[in-house]
Amino acid sequence: MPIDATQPYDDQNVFAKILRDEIPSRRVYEDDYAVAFHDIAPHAPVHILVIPRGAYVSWNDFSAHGSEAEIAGFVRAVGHVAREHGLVAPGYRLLANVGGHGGQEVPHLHVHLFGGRSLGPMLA
Ligand code: IU
Repeated sequence: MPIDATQPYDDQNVFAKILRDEIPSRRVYEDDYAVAFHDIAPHAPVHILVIPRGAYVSWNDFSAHGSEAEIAGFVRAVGHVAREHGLVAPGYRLLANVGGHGGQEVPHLHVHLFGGRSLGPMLA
């Protein structure tokens, strides 16, 4: 069920629990600003979610209220994970679903990183 991206941050959401290590995830990267882990239901040979450590529901509040350091750190983390997975030369896809029309289901900002095969035309 897609979320309302204008809702206040819920610190009991599943990615908040992953950040706090209250539930397990297959982490591939972490630093001061971001954590990356394998999606539990992958849609490509590489399907990694990258999330900021900060409490942001979606791209809306992160872009509006994230600090310069958080935004830069998050963007750099996404690029780092792509490089570390050998995706620079073959290419990859980044996707951030936002709110109801975007089909966002987990109310903590996440960027999907897809790769490992030709992904075809952009998703509708
Ligand atoms: P969305 O952008 O909010 O629609 O995507 C949420 C993703 O989170 C989706 O691809 C799920 O498979 C994934 N996910 C996960 O990796 N671990 C979880 O515990 C849950 C969802 I719940």
